[in-house]
Amino acid sequence: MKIHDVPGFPNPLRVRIALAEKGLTDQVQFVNVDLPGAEHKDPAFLAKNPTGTVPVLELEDGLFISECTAITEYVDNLDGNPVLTGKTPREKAVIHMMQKRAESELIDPIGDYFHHATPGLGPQLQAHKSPDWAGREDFGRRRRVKAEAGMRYFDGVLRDQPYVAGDQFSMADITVLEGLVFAGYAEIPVPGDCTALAAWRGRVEQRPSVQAA
Ligand SMILES: N[C@@H](CCC(=O)N[C@@H](CS)C(=O)NCC(=O)O)C(=O)O
Repeated sequence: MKIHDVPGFPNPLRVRIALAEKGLTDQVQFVNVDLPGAEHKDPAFLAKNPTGTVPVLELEDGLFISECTAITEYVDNLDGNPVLTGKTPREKAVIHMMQKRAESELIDPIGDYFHHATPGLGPQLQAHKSPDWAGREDFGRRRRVKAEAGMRYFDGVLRDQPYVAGDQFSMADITVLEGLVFAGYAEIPVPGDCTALAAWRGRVEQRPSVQAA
């Protein structure tokens, strides 16, 4: 297996944590993509992933799989013991729901803020991410407000249960964690009263998979 990504970036980290949780990191060859240089917007990369984002998993038979959720499902099921994405229909549905919320309430609005209301990843990539249009900074700032509401939502969830989708660590925790990592890049602080979210983050950051990634 190959993973095309950029070490340290939020979405690549999701997959690197999943690989480490499954003990598969050693079986992967990582291929670095020049993101600030917009290599992922070149035709050669778009042929691998038409959305022009990393990470991308490349299988031995030449199939390319993008989207962190799809890649995580693939690696989680290789050993027939899907601990990150759920074993029963109920577990699968709850994990799917919560991880989707982590994308729509955290990662997506943080990305919109970062790419529209800040210099983002620099001028070369900015041309692809947010060409000049009236009101884009205002849009970005509104999305930041949504991201802050998302942090409060997950703080509420974690007041009642140890992990984002219930009693077990799952793909949903990985997505929320990487949302907070992305918020750090974008300089959106976690509100000080989100104490349950902060305590949960302290715990999951101690996991060997997170430390390794
Ligand atoms: N929904 C995608 C998001 C991937 C994504 O946005 N990755 C970022 C890196 S953290 C990226 O490639 N950004 C560059 C861009 O959007 O131009 C996934 O789950 O893989």
